[in-house]
Amino acid sequence: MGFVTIYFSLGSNLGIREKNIVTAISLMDKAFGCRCVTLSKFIETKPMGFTGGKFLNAVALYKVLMQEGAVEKGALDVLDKVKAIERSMGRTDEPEYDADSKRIYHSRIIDIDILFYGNERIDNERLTIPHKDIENRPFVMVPLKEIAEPSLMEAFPEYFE
Ligand code: PH2
Ligand code: MG
Ligand code: MG
Repeated sequence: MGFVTIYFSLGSNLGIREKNIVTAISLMDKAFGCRCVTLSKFIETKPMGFTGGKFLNAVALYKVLMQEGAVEKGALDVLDKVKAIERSMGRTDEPEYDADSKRIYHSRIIDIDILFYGNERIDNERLTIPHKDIENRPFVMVPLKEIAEPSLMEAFPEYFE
């Protein structure tokens, strides 16, 4: 077993947004069996890529004890856990795509995305890490830069120059 440093993006633009993010963090603590190491400030952002209410966004850093090796399986286990938390909080929408296979977004109670999983690069049909397109998403990069550890910036300098 070894600790894997995982960065998550959290966003909510429905209901009591701050409470939703706080609830998600406490459910993640429970699911991963450890407390969040660092939680960024919550920032209010306009929805990017669709119309809807304003978001609160944040980034959270966890160090989760994982089985060594079996990287993709570990990351998919983490994905299953955050998806289960989204559903347990009442999120029901399924991923939807337009005719050009571009993602169609909807307002949501909570969205929890894995940004980085250790220093790994993962690309399978369920999961791409680092998360796609984050360098163009200030609602991710602003809170990420607030809490990123030097080791992340060393492993992925292209996101931090
Ligand atoms: N999430 C998206 C698409 N657009 N815009 C903001 N401001 N915040 C988000 O969390 C967000 C978004 C896809 O998950
Ligand atoms: Mg998202
Ligand atoms: Mg998501």
